[in-house]
Amino acid sequence: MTAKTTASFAPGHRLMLTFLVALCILVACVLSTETNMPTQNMSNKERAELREEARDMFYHAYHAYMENAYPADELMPLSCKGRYRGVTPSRGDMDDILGNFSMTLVDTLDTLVLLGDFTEFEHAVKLVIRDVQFDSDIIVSVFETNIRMVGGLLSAHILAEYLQKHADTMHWYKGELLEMSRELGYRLLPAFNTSTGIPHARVNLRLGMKDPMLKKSRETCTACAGTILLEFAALSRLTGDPIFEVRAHAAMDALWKLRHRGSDLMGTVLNVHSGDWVRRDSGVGAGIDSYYEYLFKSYVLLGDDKYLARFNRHYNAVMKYVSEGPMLLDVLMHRPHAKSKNFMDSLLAFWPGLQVLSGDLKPAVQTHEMLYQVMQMHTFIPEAFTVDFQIHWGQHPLRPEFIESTYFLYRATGDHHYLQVGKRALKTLQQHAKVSCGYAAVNDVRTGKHEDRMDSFVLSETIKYLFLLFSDPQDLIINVDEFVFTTEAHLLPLSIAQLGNATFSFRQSDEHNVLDFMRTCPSSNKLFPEKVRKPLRNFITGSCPRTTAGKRLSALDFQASNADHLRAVYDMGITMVSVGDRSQGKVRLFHSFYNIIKQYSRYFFAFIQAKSHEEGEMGLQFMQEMLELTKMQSINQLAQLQAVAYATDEKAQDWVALMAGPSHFSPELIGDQFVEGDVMLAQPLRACDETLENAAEAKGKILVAERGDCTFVSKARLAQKVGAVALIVCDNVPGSSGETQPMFAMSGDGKDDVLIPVVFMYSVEFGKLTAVMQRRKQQPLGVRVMQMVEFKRWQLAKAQRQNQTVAATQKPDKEL
Ligand code: DMJ
Repeated sequence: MTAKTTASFAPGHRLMLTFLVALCILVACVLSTETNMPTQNMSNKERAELREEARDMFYHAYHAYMENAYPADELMPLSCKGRYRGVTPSRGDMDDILGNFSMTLVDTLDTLVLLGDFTEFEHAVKLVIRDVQFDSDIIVSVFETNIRMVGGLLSAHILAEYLQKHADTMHWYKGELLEMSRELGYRLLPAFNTSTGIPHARVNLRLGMKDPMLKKSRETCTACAGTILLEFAALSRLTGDPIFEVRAHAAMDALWKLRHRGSDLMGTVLNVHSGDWVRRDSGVGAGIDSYYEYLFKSYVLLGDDKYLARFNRHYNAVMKYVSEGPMLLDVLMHRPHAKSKNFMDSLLAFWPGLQVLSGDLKPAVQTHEMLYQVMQMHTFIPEAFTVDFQIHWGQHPLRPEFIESTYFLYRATGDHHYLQVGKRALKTLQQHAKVSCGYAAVNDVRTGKHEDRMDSFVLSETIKYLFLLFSDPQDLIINVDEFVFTTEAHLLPLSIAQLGNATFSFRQSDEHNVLDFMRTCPSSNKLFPEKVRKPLRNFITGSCPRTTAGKRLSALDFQASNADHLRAVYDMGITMVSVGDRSQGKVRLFHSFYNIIKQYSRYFFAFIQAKSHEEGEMGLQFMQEMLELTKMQSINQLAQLQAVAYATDEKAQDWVALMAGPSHFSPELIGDQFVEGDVMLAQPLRACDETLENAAEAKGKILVAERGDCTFVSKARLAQKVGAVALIVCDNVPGSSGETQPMFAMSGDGKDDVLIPVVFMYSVEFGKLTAVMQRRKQQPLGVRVMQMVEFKRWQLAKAQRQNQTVAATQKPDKEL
């Protein structure tokens, strides 16, 4: 069956598409002239088998949900039942995605069409029309409800009409899904009543913003507010009611005004009333990701050049400040030369896919290759991993982003490497996530332990992109090139631009600069993905590429154990001298445009020039970066490190401190501030329920809760509710320790309602604390939570006082 929708494009739109086509032809030409292809080609037979395996995966998960969970929002694959808001024990703010509106089914409808299963699609659409309603007294996330529910309903509506026309089926359908999405859109609109026009993060489906719980609402994330336009524009253009598109454009305009005028970067959390930034970290992952995606895709879908111009401004800034070789590291929007985190999150894996769409293939290949190696190293890409690719947060909820990028890279390059990557991702899911009742999220990639959670995006994105990767265009009922994939992989047709909205003319603005866009892809004509990937292949395992004059080795990438790096710094005129005990590995760096090659005597050195003047300059920059890094690391580590201190004797003379990490959402203990109290374990230990069994005894105590099952901040809120004066969250990974792993700060959700200090302890340190608690069974253990630096200062002052006293008692009568 052939199926074509006609698409017409605005001028800028057409230019971009022409460019993409040219790029694809170009890449295809390069591919055909290249003879040395190390990636094994995949036979058509194997590809078809994998496509069918992806289809089976879909049905395994879909039937598990439909038979055991529907009409719930999600399937809980371990307990094999549905997750209902207000019924299933709460996971805190994480549950704001749930609205008791059968989210997994709505999110999955369009995948059924892609699979060619029109019968089940028709059945599912009937169920949704019959069962799903929105008039509930439930607070939901505006962003999630929009991308999963509004997007799911719209895409299913479009495909239902499409099937009526092209598959002679569903003639009974009269636009009911569109009406439902309109109703849901109206229920989200009260969130947009802010002085800036930037929507609140949450809204009550029935009461709008009148819910007393939302009275204090003021913070949202950039991605939350900036991922509305595709769905709302489609909603307006399909229903004829401009209000949705008007509100979404206004939110995008307001966000654009908040960019840092110097760096062109955005922060991650902001105040919707004042427009002030609350968190100024700027990257491409959590909190910001799909804002960039929607700028670009709004241009593709609506043809409005201003979105392309805005995207390009941000894109250039990201490539200048955030991108470090294949890595993407957060900086501060107002101080973009300073890295603000030493870890990356898995959400940024969508970025290479977006780069492919925007035509910047080379960095897309590089970042994807880096992520592939992280995946191979840890089986799945962990939620967060450090710059040296260690696990920072080991959870993996079967996210789609890496597979999404793999799909777009395959479509752009035709390189079978991406089929092999997809195969590995698919087999890994089968081996490590498949359970008898669906697919279960991985709680920690180190242990492989499962979690009772299958997010709706597993069906709507993860498996959908796998199926698409192994499908040929002729296998599909629709021509996907005529659609834009939303951030939740819902399909919106490019023909929507034809249903133009008179409110928005595609005028040229001062932001308009399509040439910038062309400049983002200067070297595409020399590209060949394998050549780009090859030097990165051992990126993680140690042998980094030899730095050439073209690309400087940055201090961030430098590894002293890497021979190529050593040679590169030598060429830059840097001499490394071991200091102190060699086993400590301490090294001092000296830079000169001339390099010391031999010390002939105490006073006489021989010099050679750094390899070139250019490399001498690079050396200078490297040294500056190294200095900044060292300063930043030691200041950050010291200032942020928390202490859980307790006395080792009855008279509280001697104290020891165990190291702990801070949190982003609780008050900082500064200087000589500390919180004191007896330690008490929460019952149940995970502290994810509405209250605690031992809530009555918690008042004035320092509560301990174990990591897992719900967010850090929801544990903190519970601790605060029961009257605890502080909370210690202990790790749930056996053997973890601050001695061997970098300490990190627990993230919150942007709100600042937690007023008690909250610290994190790895398992080994917590084991020491519990050992002391057990030894003192009869007596509660009193501890102080404070800054580690202050603890050290306190101990030092005490030692000095003692020394003075000793000195005073030993002082002879007469000075000699
Ligand atoms: C999805 O809901 C969407 O892809 C969103 O943009 C980011 N988070 C999840 C998948 O990880």
